[in-house]
Amino acid sequence: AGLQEAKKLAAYKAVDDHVQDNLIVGVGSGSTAVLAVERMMERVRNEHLNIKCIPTSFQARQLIIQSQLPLTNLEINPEIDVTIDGADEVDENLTCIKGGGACFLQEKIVAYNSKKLVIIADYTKDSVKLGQQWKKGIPLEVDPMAYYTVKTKIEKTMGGEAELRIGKMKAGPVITDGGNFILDWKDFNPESNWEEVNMELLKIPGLFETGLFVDMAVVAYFGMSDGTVKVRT
Ligand code: DER
Repeated sequence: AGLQEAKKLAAYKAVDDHVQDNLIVGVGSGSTAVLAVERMMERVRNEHLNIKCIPTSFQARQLIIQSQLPLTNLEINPEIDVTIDGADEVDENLTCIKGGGACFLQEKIVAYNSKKLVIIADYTKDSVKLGQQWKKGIPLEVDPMAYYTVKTKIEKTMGGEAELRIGKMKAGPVITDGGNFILDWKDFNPESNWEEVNMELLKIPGLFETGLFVDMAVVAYFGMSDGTVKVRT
């Protein structure tokens, strides 16, 4: 199976395993999450499932609306039953790097308020240690006025390089749904204690959130190139 098919296999199996009637479902961001919404839409139509969806980004919100799935939010439904979301890399302990799509601040809020976080990905995200396959760094959401001080603080005290994420079809930096900048922190120590590193980063004023999801995912579904789905708990 190619990448797209591998993503689809993981997304469909995760939805079939975890999405049932009368659930509040957190909808992830990125290309794999699109396939999970596709399967949810199919099952709502065929099985008349009664689910309400909470978006993890502007993209996810558009997807829910376009798929005519019922839309809700954290004020109306503060307790989410399951969130299904993608990742850029998952290690052997289910620690994830997320944020390739720059949506990880809302993704982490939704994941935190969910009883279960279910990760869906293709085989290129399936690693033993973070950094093995994903080379674009750990995304950090920062206040625009502080990106340079946060950058230098990290590089001086924690090593590596924290690069301001520049837009492709936009001159200047990527702006997140929340109006902030992103730093991608590269060349980190792959043997790090991610719980400690995450806490260390979050102490820096002006750094709002990291793309490190530690002790959050309870299961990951990897679509493999041989057409099978590897499930890691
Ligand atoms: O930005 C994110 O956290 C997305 O979930 C991303 O990491 C996964 O995107 P993909 O499913 O398009 O690979």
